[in-house]
Amino acid sequence: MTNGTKSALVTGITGQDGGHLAQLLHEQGYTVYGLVRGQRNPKKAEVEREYPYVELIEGDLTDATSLFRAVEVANPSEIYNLAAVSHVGYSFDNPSLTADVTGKGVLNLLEAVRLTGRSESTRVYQASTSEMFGGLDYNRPGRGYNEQSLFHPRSPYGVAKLYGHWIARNYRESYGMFVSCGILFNHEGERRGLEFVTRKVTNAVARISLGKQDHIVLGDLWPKRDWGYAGDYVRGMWQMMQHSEPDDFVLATGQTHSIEDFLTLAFAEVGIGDWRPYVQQDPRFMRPAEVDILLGDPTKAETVLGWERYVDFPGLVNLMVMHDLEFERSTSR
Ligand code: NAP
Ligand code: F7E
Repeated sequence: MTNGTKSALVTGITGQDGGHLAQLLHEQGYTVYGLVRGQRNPKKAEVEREYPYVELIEGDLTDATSLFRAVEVANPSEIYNLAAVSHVGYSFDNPSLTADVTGKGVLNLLEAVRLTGRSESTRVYQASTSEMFGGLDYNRPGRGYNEQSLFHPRSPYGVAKLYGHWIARNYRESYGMFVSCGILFNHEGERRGLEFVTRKVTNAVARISLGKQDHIVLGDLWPKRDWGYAGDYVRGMWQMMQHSEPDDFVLATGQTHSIEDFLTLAFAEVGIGDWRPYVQQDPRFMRPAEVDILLGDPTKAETVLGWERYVDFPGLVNLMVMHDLEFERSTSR
């Protein structure tokens, strides 16, 4: 902690949620430290430009000593562990790396907190995921998945996250550490990586409407996701860290939509009524095992934390397309 103000260490600072969270924590008066990896990470300059108040510390979730050092330097009252190999498709091609980063990386971080003597003074947020549920028929409750639902992950990513989830719970139970897990359903926005389907679509829609591109190539279009806005979800993470007890919370909208639904709304934003002529499909973007449908029940977070959402599904599509239109108009590529 610095001069009585709270300080936070955010892993995954260069990612979508890292940016939203850095902004929120800064607005709340925190000293914000961000873990950034690699000798020449191209996203480092982006963070320095967009969030100049973030103090960057070099480190990697697979390098335990770097995490010890980061925890010593930041001496944080709160740690948000957002770093991960987070792309489900990529995790099928790189399952071992995914296990090391997304799974064992959580253990490395928890050990850094415990072995530097901060078990009582540092609260930890673990970024768990709806991918742990798997979307299978037998495991799909009527009102959506909640904190009591069974886990059945369907990808190396989901399996690695489940290890991270349980080791986080184990440190809570074994050492009395304040470790909370947010089981977050898909959340998107203007900072979403272009490798995820929503941003891939909104960016292509913007480019197609400006004549820079003539079609988009996607995988399966029938899967359904419970899509919310990332800005709303990072506020939920912070609320979990302010709660009196460590616990697990689902953050979701309680509504689910297919990729076809997303395409319909996104193309309509630029006045295109029928998206089919602009969309091709390629098995390259299909997964060995798919999560058919995800629907979450955020009742606990709403009632216990008072968590609220301000952006609905049409609002999300609108803000992403508008952002990408503005961006694509400003560049010649
Ligand atoms: P993201 O944009 O993909 O960001 C992932 C971050 O992890 C990046 O900053 C990346 O840094 C970092 N990272 C990757 N490997 C690392 C390593 N070995 N050491 C240190 N950092 C590493 O992910 P996001 O959408 O912001 O999601 C944040 C977290 O929530 C992730 O853990 C994700 O799995 C989880 N989650 C996301 C969603 C969602 O819908 N967005 C839902 C549920 C859970 P580089 O820039 O160096 O690659
Ligand atoms: O895929 C289908 C794909 O990669 C969504 C991560 O943040 O949320 C995210 O995981 C759906 C899947 O997100 C393409 O098969 C079709 O059914 O945008 P996505 P995801 O797999 O749901 C969870 C909660 C996380 O925790 C993850 O970290 O869209 N799909 N065509 C495609 N997906 C991609 N990426 N690209 C396509 O061309």
